[in-house]
Amino acid sequence: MSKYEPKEIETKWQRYWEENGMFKTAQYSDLPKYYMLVMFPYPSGTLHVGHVKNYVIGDAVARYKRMCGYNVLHPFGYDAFGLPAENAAIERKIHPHDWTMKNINTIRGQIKKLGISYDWDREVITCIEPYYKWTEWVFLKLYEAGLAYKKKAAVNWCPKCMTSLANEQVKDGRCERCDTPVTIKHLEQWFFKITNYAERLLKDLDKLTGWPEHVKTMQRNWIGESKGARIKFKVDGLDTEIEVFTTRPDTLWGVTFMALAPESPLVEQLVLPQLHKDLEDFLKYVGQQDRFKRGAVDTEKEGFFTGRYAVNPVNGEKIPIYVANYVLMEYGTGAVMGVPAHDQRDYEFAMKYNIPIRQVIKPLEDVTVNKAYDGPGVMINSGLLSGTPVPEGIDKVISWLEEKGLGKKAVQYKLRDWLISRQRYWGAPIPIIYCDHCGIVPVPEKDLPVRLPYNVEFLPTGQSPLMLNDEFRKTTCPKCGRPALREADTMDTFVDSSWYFLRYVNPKLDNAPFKKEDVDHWLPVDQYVGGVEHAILHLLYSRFITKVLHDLGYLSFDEPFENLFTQGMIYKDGAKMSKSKGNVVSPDDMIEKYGADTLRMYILFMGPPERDAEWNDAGIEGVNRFIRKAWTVVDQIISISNHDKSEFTEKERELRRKLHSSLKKITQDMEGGFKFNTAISGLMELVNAVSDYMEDIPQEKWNTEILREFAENFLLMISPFAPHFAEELWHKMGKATSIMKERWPQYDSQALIVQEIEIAVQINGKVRDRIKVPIDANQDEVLKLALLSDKVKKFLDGEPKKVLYVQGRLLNIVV
Ligand code: ANZ
Ligand code: ZN
Repeated sequence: MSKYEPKEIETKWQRYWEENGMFKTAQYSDLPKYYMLVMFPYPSGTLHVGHVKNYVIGDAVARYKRMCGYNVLHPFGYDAFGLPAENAAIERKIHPHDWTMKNINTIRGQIKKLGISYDWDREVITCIEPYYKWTEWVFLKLYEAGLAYKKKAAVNWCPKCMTSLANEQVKDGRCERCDTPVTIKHLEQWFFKITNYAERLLKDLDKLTGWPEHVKTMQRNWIGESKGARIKFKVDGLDTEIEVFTTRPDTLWGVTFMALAPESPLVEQLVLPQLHKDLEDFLKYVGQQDRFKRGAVDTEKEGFFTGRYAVNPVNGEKIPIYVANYVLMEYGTGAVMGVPAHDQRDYEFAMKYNIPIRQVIKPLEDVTVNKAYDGPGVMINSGLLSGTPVPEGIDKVISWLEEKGLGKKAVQYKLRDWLISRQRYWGAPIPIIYCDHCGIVPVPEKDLPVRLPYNVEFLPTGQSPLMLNDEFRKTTCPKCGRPALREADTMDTFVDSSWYFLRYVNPKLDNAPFKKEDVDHWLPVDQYVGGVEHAILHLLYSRFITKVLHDLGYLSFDEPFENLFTQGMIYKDGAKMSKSKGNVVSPDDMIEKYGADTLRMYILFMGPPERDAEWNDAGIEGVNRFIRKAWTVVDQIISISNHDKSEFTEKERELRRKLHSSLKKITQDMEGGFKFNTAISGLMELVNAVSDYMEDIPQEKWNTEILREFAENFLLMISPFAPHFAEELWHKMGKATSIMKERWPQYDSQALIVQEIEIAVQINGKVRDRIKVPIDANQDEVLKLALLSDKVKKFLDGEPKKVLYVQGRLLNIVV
């Protein structure tokens, strides 16, 4: 008998796995492929148990799938550029490169101590040249395709991080990274034209049947499709038109004013000269309003009359043109047709400025009208179209507008182009050169990578640190050879992570980012596991870049991730773990105390893995007790010699039934979507049953055949969760090869039969046979068994007309 010494066996097997290349994935194999991907971490510190959950889930799946006969690709890497690492380095007065590399070494060590089965030969680090060279390549491909462009725009600016941010990186008006309220700056920035893909990104969500519904809903809402029309209004007395986007062209007869966004270039052009001074005051006032609240329903509506009128194309009416705070420049055309009777914001605006309210939709039932009515109804006061029901009326109005050349059907998306310029040091350089003679010149592919210099004054100032680095900036134009300057902004880290899953396939290739045939073989990813915080950001960007590379002929698939699982967080003391709150649980401490197998099992046992769960010291103690008990039970079984026993007692049959019903149920839990917690409680129950049996019966009477069968199957089943434990005992059982080479066990359905009773089978009222059936079998099951009997078959010709089973007594068949 031996003692369970996790520290000893864990180092022993980790060394064995490494020395024997057990985690390496063959690029091609006779086995079907399975790509198991976890979201790679920012190496901005060390890992806590909350991070580890992701990797433990991934490893359980990877190890299980290997046992099911798949060639599994299970890689790991680091999202190593970007604000998190850079800010942390600055705080510690270390160079971001040194800080990042130091963390990567620590994290790699932490993960190896957990026994996660990554193919370390495929490790990817986004901040080193062999990787970011190809991030620059991705930029060039988008540029060549007309999907990367530079423009001056009002952009989100984080005053703390001192950089611009993409829309996706602003949450409720705050910086996604540091929670500082975001302001607006007018800057020349690089954008990726993700809006060109809005429709496909939306439509293809329907193909992603392996994604959680809530993630798809978040993406749908973010893309935000609205169907409607664009309509042109002439400005009275000027040769100018105002175009609006509306989802309700059917309300055109009810327009009583126009409203422009304060930022609209039309404002300047339209306002009467004598109102110019007042306009400036108004614009200044609105400029101070929170841009993210301006469009909200409950924000006070404010406007300024330009002194001009527009002409309603349907009835020639002159309607006043206002500038209004609730109209946003970024959406539609930056102009709105005001229909106070049917749009609540317009209603409030009209009430405030005494603008007429004209009802043009009659509700199906009478409703009290002290607010806008936006439900279904019938068009009224709408000329020839009066009487048309709505929503059908919308299409009629659009056709009418198109006929008259006044407007056209339009689809509008909330999605904006992806702003990728960052005024920070720690990122991949944007491979662009500015030449006075040739303008914007992309760096030729053969000159990649544009190296990020190490010696840079990188503290954020609001200006790109590379701007002041002459050695980096000054270059010659690749086209004309004259002196030129490099772009000094770096790329958003989300560009790095938008293609890393492709690089794992060919991590060391140096003449291309990946090989087409290889990525076509391995992708789409079969299972992706990660945090729901990336529901929009990383997952949307990755889908976009995949589609672009697909369209450019580099990939044969156009969705990167077939199945997605979002794991819940681990809380401690009711809060998300963070250093500043001092509630971090370190995996290293837990491994030291209990061993990696206990930690892995506890993380999976905490509850359904998709849910948040609270860390509980008593909980990990309990799992540790279970592992020790299981060790003792299996170890005892291994140590006794075989004694043959041909007849099984009822108790033994029952024990064997428990083993195979557990096997059946645990297999279902593994197949049926991440039910690791119930799989583990199944293992616990099984160990208890076996241990009870061993206690009840004197050792010399133990049925060693069943106990060995149990030990073998139990070790196989626990191996995805507690691999070191399983390997050690497997080895002690006398097995020559690693348990990683074994197949997942199959249950024996014969063993599941509970207890049999004899029943009579009657055909047309005469007893023809007596058969044995499980005591709890139902009519269909009993009939199936009866049809196996030759005696029964003899009297049956054709389909039975009527069947009746009297539970436990007789089966009556009428033919
Ligand atoms: C007239 C109208 C009548 C409207 C009516 C609605 C109801 P979603 O669904 O979000 O796409 N709109 C258009 N551009 C805008 C902008 N830049 N800033 C603020 N509001 C804008 O909303 C589309 C509706 O939002 C459009 O349809 C327009 O108001 C307004 F009974 O036009 B509607
Ligand atoms: Zn910030």
